[in-house]
Amino acid sequence: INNEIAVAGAEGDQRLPHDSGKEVGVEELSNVGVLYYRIPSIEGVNKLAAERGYKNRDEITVSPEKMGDIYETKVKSFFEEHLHEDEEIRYIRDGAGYFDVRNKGDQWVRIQLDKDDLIILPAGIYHRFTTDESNYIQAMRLFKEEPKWTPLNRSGELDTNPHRKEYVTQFFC
Ligand code: KMT
Ligand code: NI
Repeated sequence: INNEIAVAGAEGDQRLPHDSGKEVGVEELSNVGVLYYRIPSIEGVNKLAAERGYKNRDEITVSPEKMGDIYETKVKSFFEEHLHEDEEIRYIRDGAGYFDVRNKGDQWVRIQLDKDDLIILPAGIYHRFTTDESNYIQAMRLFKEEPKWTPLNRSGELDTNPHRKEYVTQFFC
């Protein structure tokens, strides 16, 4: 893991590192509800999933080889700023990518994830995802219930969404 506040306004090629040189530690991530673990074996993931009441999972490979023509469209849609009404776990099996999360000052914090990294994003946090310049990541997605998480793109209307309100109350006060 290597988290750095992304360069403000650096919205050129989303797959570039946008490294500001400003480091954000795991503890600072936890202040906005983002939990990071390095878990070298699937048994460790199974244990964590059981503890948190996760019932379902799938695996996704995001690459041009696997996705073909829809790859570019998919990567752009993952990069739309959004939230979910459920907690979201991602476990990186291979390759690498970036999850960007908003900090308390509404700046992007870019979290670089590699093989064996696991991240838990709380319900209601604004975030986005992209592959890096290698254009390849394989990830396990874990779901508490049915794998039907819907991205809700950022908008003022979400200020009154109960999951967003709960997130703001818990972490931005
Ligand atoms: C997300 O939440 O944006 C994703 O699941 C992206 C694909 S998982 C690497
Ligand atoms: Ni998401």
